[in-house]
Amino acid sequence: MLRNSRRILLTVCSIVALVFSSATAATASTSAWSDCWPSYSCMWTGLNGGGSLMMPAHCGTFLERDLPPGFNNNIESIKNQGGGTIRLFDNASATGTPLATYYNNGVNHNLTAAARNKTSSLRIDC
Ligand SMILES: [Ca+2]
Repeated sequence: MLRNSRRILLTVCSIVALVFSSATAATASTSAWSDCWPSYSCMWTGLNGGGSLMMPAHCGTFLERDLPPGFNNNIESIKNQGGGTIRLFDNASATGTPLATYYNNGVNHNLTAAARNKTSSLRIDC
């Protein structure tokens, strides 16, 4: 059962990753903290690793236009185990003061109420 679920997730991620040819992220719906792949950073549209999951495939700057559909102003939880430092921004250009910063420690975080559902761009510094 778990093996089948994982295979489905992998398939969904592969398809979506192809759609986002800029290699922004693999995405999947109905997820959990444990769906975050080792060595990836993960962001979810719901609290506690719920909703849709985005896993950026590389370090760098992700502007509003690079986010998968449904993620603009809609990130609520995050887990950083991708090797870099993640900075979330309210604006579309990933500049200025971040809403929040998350270090590479694999900790499950719900965004604070002040930062929740505001991210329009992000930067992963490696
Ligand atoms: Ca915003």
